Amino acid sequence: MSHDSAVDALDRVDRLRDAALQAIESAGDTKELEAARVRYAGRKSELSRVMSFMGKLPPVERPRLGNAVNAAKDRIEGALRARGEALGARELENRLMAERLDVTLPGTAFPRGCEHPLLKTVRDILAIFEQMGYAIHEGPEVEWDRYNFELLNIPPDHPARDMQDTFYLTEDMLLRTQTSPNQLRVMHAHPPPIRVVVPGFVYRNEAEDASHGDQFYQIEGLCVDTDISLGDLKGTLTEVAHRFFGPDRRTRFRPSYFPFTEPSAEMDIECVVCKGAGCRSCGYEGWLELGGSGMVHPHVLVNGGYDPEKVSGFAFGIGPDRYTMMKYGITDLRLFRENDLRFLRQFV
Ligand code: 2U9
Repeated sequence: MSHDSAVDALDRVDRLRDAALQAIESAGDTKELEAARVRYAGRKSELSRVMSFMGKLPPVERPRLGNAVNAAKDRIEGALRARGEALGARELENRLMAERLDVTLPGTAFPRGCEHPLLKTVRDILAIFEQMGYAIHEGPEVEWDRYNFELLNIPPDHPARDMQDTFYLTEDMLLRTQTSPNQLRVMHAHPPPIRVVVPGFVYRNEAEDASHGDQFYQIEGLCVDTDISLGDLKGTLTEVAHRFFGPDRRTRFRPSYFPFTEPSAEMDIECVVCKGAGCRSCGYEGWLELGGSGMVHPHVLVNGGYDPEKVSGFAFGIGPDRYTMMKYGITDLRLFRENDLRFLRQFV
């Protein structure tokens, strides 16, 4: 190998170095940079091949070529590192911009509903009875006259029928005016003892006002066993009222009349607003009417298939509309049915 070959080799090294530096500088991303690295600084690169000339050079020329190649490699590697860092930083920046997740942005709000206040009362009352060992039973809203009236000791000519102006569908079929027919069904299906509450809508042909509607909710209940007394009735209903309204509210029982119970009683609770002193919301009575109750009439026990000589029982009717109004201080029943969100949102 001649001196010229050595000069050629050195020239090549310069050209390869310049080409490499040029390729590195113009690499637009890390992939292109990697291609430049393989081409100019890899094990099979031209620069590495120049080294294989070494053996063919006279020994005096070798160090010069070796030094030139090493210097070129150093420059190339330095340039690769610098460009690699610059491109890496740029790509990271781009990724961060593209994939940016701002966890402090407010999320998408989905409007959340809540229980209707009347439904909440129904559930609360039913839960109280369940805690006291009562089963819940539901039945049809379209009833036989026989179940709604006759078996409950209200024959066709009974004046109590006038008090419940009724929606008749046929001569003997109607929209139930009370849930009582279903207590009879429970009696027909189960021998005593029974403890059952029957919730549901009932219908009466009423002119609508702030405290009356033609459709309202009722929870009726029935407890029949041996030796059930008026004391059991009073204790049970007082306990329910205290659990629902709070233990400090006083209650009282007044004599009343229902065809299906004898004796019968109305239960009152101390007015929330005036605590018994008398105010506008209780009609200056100091008391609010909660519902009716009584010892099941022997005729009704017989109609249910029970023996009044062996068992006795008490029954009651609760109007959850009234309970809700009294608990939350609502003065107009119609609010329950108007779906006015300004009213309903107060119960969220
Ligand atoms: C059977 C035997 C007896 C159910 C009863 C009441 C008294 C009562 C009212 C409360 C407010 C109706 O919703 S309201 O207007 N109900 O006062 N209900 S005793 O007596 C029964 C039921 C079924 C077999």
